Amino acid sequence: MSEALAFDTEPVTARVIAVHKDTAIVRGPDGLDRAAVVSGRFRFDALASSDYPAVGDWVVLAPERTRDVRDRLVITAVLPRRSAFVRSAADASRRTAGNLVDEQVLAANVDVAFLVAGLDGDFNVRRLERYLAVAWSSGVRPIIVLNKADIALDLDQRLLEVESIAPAVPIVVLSALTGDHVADLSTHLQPGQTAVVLGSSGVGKSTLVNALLGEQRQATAAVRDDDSHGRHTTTHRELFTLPGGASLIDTPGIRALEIAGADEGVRAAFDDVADLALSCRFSDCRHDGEPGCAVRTAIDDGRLSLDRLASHRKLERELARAERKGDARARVAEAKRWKSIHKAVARHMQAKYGDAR
Ligand SMILES: Nc1nc2c(ncn2[C@@H]2O[C@H](COP(=O)(O)OP(=O)(O)OP(=O)(O)O)[C@@H](O)[C@H]2O)c(=O)[nH]1
Ligand SMILES: [Mg+2]
Ligand SMILES: [Zn+2]
Repeated sequence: MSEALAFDTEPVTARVIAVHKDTAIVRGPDGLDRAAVVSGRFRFDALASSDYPAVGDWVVLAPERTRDVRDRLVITAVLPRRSAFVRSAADASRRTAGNLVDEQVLAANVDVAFLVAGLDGDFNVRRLERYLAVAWSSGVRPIIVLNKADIALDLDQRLLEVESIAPAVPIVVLSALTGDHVADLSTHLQPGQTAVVLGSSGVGKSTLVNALLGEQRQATAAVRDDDSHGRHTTTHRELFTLPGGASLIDTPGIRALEIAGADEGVRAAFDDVADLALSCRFSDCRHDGEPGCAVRTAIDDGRLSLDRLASHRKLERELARAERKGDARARVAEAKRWKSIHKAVARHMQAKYGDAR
């Protein structure tokens, strides 16, 4: 990391490649990486945690004179995001101080999401459905990456399963470890574009990042023998520049991907179910044994799996629950806000007129 401030007068734009607590590591136009913090003004103006710089953000960087001996670099603005992979609610509780909304931007300005699943003992299509829903609602193009082809169990069966939950999504089967078919990803990631690699721990995200970089930059670790679960080896998100000029963001394995707020995405991820439901006799059909139910007919013919219908319902219920919770939270925040306004007004009146009002 360079100590010198190469750009001491003009503010420049830089890209956030990592965030550690309050410090962002930014890559400037000179290709050098430097540490920066948000300016006091920025902090004052921020309304939500998602306003703060996230990996992949383009930011305005300016030198700031402090009373200390050393000047520092501050981020004065985050440029509007073209897209953002956002995780909401429960486990995004990093910055919930005050009334900041607890929504976490996993990666910003991302064109493509590589949704990685391992073809070993940890394979799970229901998990992929979740990732797809979040990708669709984030405005990020999903690509399903089925990794560990070299040790795949029931490859044909699993491919069919994945195709059935994501009819329009490209699927790439590869081995990050042997390098087999890794090059196929380049057709989905053009120079200048940014991809984020997502998936649960142990699916081989960092191994894939290393394969695409052509060098061992990220640590990897063997999965557990009994269930093929990973060991949460990667602990922070980081952006890497690939030899071809594209960028790739490695992320820690996500334990449970919340879909709160991803209503649009869930709709998109299950558009096959919605299409079928259009042909049900009743427009409010619950596909629960009503006559003329096209969804049940599709299940009977094997065009739709019962598990997929169940999964759709589960995600819809989750969305509804999150919405109720969000409403309650918003009410509490609003009540708090008014309480502090009333207090401030009371203080002001007291100061101005004393008790003799
Ligand atoms: N056989 C085989 N093993 C692989 C492949 N890709 C990754 N692995 C192994 O899977 C284990 C986990 O890989 P990582 O790259 O650390 O997984 P990760 O997704 O980054 O995991 P977290 O950082 O914990 O989220 C390592 O032992 C890798 O060598 C593959 O294509 N084939
Ligand atoms: Mg990793
Ligand atoms: Zn129906």
